[in-house]
Amino acid sequence: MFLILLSILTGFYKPLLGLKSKNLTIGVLVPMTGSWSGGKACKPALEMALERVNRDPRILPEYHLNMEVSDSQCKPGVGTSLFYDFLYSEPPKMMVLSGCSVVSTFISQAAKLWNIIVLGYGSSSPSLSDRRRFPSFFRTHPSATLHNPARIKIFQKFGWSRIATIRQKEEVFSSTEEDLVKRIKAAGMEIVTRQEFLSNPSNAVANLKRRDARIIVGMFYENLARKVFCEAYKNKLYGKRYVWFLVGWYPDKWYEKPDPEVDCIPVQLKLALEGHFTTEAEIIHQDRLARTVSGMTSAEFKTELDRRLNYRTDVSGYPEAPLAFDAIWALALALNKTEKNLQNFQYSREDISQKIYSSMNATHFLGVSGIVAFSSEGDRIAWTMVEQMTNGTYNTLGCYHQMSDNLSWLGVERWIGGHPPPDHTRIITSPKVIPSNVFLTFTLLAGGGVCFGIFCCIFTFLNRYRMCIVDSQPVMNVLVILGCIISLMAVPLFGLDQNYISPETFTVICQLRAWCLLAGFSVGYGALFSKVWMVHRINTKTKGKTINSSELYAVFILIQTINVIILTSLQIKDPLFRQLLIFDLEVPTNTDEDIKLRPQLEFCDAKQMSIWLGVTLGFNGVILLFGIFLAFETRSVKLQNYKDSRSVAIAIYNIMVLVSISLPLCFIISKQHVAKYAFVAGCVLLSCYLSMGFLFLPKILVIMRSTESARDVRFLEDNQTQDGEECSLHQSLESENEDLKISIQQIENKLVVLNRQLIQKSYQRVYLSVRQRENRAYMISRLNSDEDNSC
Ligand code: ABU
Repeated sequence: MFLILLSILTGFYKPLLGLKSKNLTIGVLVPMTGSWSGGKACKPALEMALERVNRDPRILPEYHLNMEVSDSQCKPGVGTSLFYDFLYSEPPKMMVLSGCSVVSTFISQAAKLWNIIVLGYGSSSPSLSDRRRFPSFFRTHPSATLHNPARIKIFQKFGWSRIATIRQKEEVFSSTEEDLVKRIKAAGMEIVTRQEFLSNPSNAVANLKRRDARIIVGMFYENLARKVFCEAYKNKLYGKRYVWFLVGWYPDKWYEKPDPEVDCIPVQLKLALEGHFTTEAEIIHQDRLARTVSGMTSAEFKTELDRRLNYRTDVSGYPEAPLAFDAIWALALALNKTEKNLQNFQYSREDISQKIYSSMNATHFLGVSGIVAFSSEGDRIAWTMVEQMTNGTYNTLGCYHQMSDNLSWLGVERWIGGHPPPDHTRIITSPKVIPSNVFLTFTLLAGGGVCFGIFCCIFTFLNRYRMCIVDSQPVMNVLVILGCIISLMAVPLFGLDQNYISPETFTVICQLRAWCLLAGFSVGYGALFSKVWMVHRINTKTKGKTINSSELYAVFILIQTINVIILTSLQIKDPLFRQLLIFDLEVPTNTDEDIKLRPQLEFCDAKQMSIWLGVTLGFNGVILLFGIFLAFETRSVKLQNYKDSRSVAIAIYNIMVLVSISLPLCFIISKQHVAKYAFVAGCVLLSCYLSMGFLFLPKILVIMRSTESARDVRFLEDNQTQDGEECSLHQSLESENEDLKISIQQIENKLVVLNRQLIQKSYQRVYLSVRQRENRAYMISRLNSDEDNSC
């Protein structure tokens, strides 16, 4: 009992009694300047740990642990040089502690050759996990790849699948990014762009903007982070549309650090950084009251560290200080396990090195940074903390444990726009449709036209015995109305779009449109054409020849037959179908949401639209032009049975004018759907209204007026009289009239000749009577003279 008590007391007081008399030395590289000057806070933590280890009688009871500290400046060259200084100066270093990844990477590759173990307290580079390259490297700092599963989990949580990365050109970041990209792809997400830069991030940030990156993972040291966010500020790559993910090891208020290389003020950086997320391994043990191997709680550690740092938390390396503290403890415990012959350590002693290595591998203790254990790759296994910067300070959002794939989320995140932003501009389909008021107006006008057509039909029927109806081919006039009604039905069909009908129905409507418009034109214009054709035929017939009135119907039927053949064959061979015209993206003006509109227009198309247009327009264009020619030729002809031929001609002129204006214009404004609809519907309405108006209004007026005065009314007595009979009667009267004219002319000529003869004869008679009188006078005078002589 006494012996046990003595041994305990001796153990406890050994250091006080100067019993830790043998010295062991470790080399420590601390980056006090450079891209990560974490030594500023880590060095006091290392010193704290060393003091405690040296004071602790249980740890290396015979040995006093010393450390040789050098500033690596976080530069590989400087770090390597200092490492060799350690190696070539006495005493031999039991281990080397290293901060920055860039330094650790260099020295750890050589360390194995010297049988020396390197322990990283501030090295996050994933490549350091490569046991073949770095066989004697351990670290208390978790690998940066630890962040990546947490990042993926957060992307999935908020439905982000388009991720962009931007990183500094350093192995520590490239290996982290490669791991992230692999995980992103494995999770079925998309990498929008991967940007890298050496020291000037302006182009890389501008590229992020150009590629419309929204969810951006940034990997760079603190000094370059200020530059990146200055560029982000300039490029407006911040705010409610963007979410940045950064590493979580920058100290508090890092963006306020004066930096002559950054031409942004802290307020601007703060604005650009607002709302960004960080991920970092849990670096301080969350149970603040739990006693760690050092005998300190994490809270006590923090208090002591703060005291040593004069209560400044914005010191580089402040978050990693617990790792530095635990690194000393990890090496002390490992050396403690290997206690034998440590003082004999030389770089040539592979056996001692191997023992230290095995002890390091078996490390497992509760440190101020949490459980310290090394995986087979020499990595720490830890929780990942997720934080967000709100109003310039970091707030914890949750933590993630990779092993259990468990994300504990507090749900206290803040979004500038009030909700998580989408990972890309949402493209909303915006169908280009005919406004309802326009559609309704034209449909009502078409309805009005149909009503007027029906009225004209009834009017024609009721007044079928009146001369002005009978004398104007009423059947053809009714066919004109029928054509107009069919054409007018196409007006609402042209306005039906995705507002009212499904895409499948649209295809049917396309075909109906074509049939309505062409059938309407064919029937309506066919009737007008037949009439003008007949007028021309009668007017130009050779004398003595009669024109059969059935020719009128033959012409009409021929036009219909040709059009039906054309339409049916096109319908069978190449039916019209629905096609979509996609326009350029538009920014909506009525919302500041991150959306863009993709206008799309439905239209009717055929596989060979040129054939459709060529055939239909070709034939109907020819009869339209021919109709114009005939109308012009017969402009002053008035025939008994075609009294309204002038109205027919005017209707044909109108149709011609409207068709020749509307057709090319429709092609020109084909993408302006409303204008095109208004134009097509307007032309159909105008041509129908005008054709019906010109044909029927004069008749209506005449009949109305004649009904009032009862003067012009001429009823046909025989309602059986046929149009054909009328026509032939008229023709025979005409030829009789011609013959009579000729007879009159002949008689007149005869009269002239007779008159002339008469005048000659009367002259002769006058001459003879004068001569007679003269002779008589002479005879009398002779007789008188003879009597005188005899007397
Ligand atoms: N947490 C600091 C990491 C620094 C580095 O890996 O270089």
